[in-house]
Amino acid sequence: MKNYLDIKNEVKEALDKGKAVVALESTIISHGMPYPQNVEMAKKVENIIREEGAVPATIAIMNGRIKIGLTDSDLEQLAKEEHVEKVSRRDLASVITRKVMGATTVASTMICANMAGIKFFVTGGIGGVHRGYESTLDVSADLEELSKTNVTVICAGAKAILDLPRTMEYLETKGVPVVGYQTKVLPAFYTRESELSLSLSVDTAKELAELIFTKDHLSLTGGVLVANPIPESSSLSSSYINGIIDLAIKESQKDGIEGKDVTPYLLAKIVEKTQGKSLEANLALVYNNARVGAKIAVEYAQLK
Ligand code: PSU
Ligand code: MN
Repeated sequence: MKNYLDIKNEVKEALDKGKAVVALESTIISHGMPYPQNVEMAKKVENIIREEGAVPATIAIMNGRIKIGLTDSDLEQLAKEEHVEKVSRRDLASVITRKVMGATTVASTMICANMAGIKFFVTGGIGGVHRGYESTLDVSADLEELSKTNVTVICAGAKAILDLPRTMEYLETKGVPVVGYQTKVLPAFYTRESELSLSLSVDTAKELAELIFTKDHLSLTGGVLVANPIPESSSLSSSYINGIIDLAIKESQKDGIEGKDVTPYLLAKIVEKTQGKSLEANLALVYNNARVGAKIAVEYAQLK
């Protein structure tokens, strides 16, 4: 396995010393946001993680290697390049073998982080059960990965492009703890609240670190999903954003979008239709998640 991993020195040193390391995905850069906001986001997130005392490790596939920790020029390339493949679990071996550039989703970032020994991963939103699942069977591989790979994912809940109640049912069935960070309801990405209550909630990063520590020591496999609401000042009105999401979904159906193109298509449509308002909210919540994720990783490192 080590044969395929290129771990940046800074990350390797931190891992060897048992210091806090936080992984970041790259599909959010290549397929989740437009250029140049995507690369600004990628750099700023890394800075926030450093400010909190952890080491960032953005993950991507380049030249047949799994890169754990990217340079600024790698980030720039990923953000600009037209032909970056979106890599989920299914695509990982193929993209490595063909030596093409690949951006990792939540699922494949979890896999690669776990290979490198990284336990924490910050992103914006996860994939889930899509609306209309009854006829399409469209469920993101992110959910299955959360059920089996030992990485904690810090997100702002899931977007209403998904069927949130069914996404939560799926996670419950698969035994994934979904923990609200200072909230008792599932945040819905652009908004701080949804109608779905959470059975687990913590007030501090330390409490979360302790929960993860216990889970690890029980040898329970699978991830933990931390749901951290978007800051109040950046949240959008739910009726406004849900109206836009409904329109975007209708257009995706009219355009016959399927498979791995669905999520990137919807994300781009939402940015377009909100004239960038959704993008600003998206940036704010990712920064907020980076701060919280790094705090949890730092607390966890102190427990060991
Ligand atoms: N949701 C977002 N932004 C994103 C994604 C999801 O708000 O960038 C990306 C993540 O990489 C996630 C992936 O893992 O989309 C899910 O894609 P799919 O639904 O095809 O599994
Ligand atoms: Mn899908």
